[in-house]
Amino acid sequence: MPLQKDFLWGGAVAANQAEGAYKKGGKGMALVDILPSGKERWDALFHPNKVLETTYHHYPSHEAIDFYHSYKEDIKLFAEMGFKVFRTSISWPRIFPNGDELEPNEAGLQFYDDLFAECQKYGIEPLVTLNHFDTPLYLVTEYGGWRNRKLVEFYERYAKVVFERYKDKVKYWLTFNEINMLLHIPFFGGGLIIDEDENADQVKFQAAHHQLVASSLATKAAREINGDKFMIGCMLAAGEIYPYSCHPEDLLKSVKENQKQYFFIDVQSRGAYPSYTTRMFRELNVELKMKEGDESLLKEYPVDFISFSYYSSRLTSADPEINAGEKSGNAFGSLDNPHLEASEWGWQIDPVGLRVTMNNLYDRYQKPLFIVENGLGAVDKLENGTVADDYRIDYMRDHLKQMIEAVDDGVELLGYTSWGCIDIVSAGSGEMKKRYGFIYVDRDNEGNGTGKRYKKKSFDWYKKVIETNGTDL
Ligand code: P53
Repeated sequence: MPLQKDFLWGGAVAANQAEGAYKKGGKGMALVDILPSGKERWDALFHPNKVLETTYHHYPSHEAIDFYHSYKEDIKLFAEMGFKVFRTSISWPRIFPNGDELEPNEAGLQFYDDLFAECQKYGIEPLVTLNHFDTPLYLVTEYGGWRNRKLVEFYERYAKVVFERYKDKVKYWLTFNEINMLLHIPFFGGGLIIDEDENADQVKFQAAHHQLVASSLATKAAREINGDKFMIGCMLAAGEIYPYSCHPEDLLKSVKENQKQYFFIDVQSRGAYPSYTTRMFRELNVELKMKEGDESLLKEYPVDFISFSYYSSRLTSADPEINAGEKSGNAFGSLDNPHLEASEWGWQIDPVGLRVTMNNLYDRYQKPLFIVENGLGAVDKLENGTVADDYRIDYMRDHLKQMIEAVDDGVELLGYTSWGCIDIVSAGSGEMKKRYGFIYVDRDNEGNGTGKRYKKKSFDWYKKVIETNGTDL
């Protein structure tokens, strides 16, 4: 079965990984602006208390690929590929430099006005994430990040300002990028610095509650500002967790692990804490503090669609000895699946897993899905002004085939934006070397290079995919 005629093909980036210009136009610091690159970054992400006192030699977000200045030429290239949609995020600290101001920063607002106008010029629909790993740093150091309920109010103010400002330019919004990342990299997702003697689960789930409330408040504001013209989505770092074997205990373990990821979307989409959380919280010693009105708010303002990133499936066992072999190179630990190959960064490649994930998400929520991240991070070699990235084409072709199968299975799908459609800084490693793009950017891990853009082989391939609405892969 072919994809719908108005299927939204495109690509995705995030402000902090693309824009650079980290202090331009009155922008404040984001939490990601104090993170280094390479191995140090991974260490930093899990010891954020050390980061605040450390000076690193390179901060990749400070310049990134300088999209702040090059967006016109970059969007022109996206248009050349035929993009119908472009996903990016608004940098919260460009709009509210510290996060707790009452009035927004006009220069920041103007930047996104211009950026979205540039998309409009080519008929490209922007898909905008409100918070993509870049909570204002000040809210982390002064307020303790999302553990503090005050952030709900600051976020709501921010959401209202941008909804009001861009209501004629942007239709699709995502409230939080990979909201379940809060459990895996709490500093990224929630600006959380957790002491060793604290119950980490307590801190994380309380912060999650604040984000869930904030997400509903944003949806409420969206309805008030633009009625049903806005489409508000949640965003899950997806990827089914498979049982290691057909042992019933393994299957049970995978069910429980999957619930822990779905938890966020269960609340955002169905509008209530699922019944399994009672036991889950009891076993984790979590006691949520809720305010009166929270539950009815969640109920009344669920999301309109379910967006997700998909890179890999995962694998878990109920046997602690077997599970000790889990790899944590990715944010999500996983056992090695003997049936799958892995990328150069050890992410296991599983196109069928995308179809599995889509079926499960659609069965569970019965709301339209949107794939907003998918792609292969790989080392590319620029030769004669291009990159022969057949490995990337293969990865994407295999995934798109399974995506189309899932649509044939009956899944309602709004669109597909491949991750890092132009090379950007990697979120997990801070490297430029881990490239996802159709467009090569001449910049290395240390930030050296001309910044010049080159079309890879995949550029023309994707152009054809879009032109033929996925019938010629
Ligand atoms: P990179 C893992 C680790 C960090 C962020 O990741 C992640 C994931 C995978 O789910 O999430 C998303 O750049 C994220 C993007 C990120 C992309 O995965 O480490 O939303 O910001 O760039 C790919 O290869």
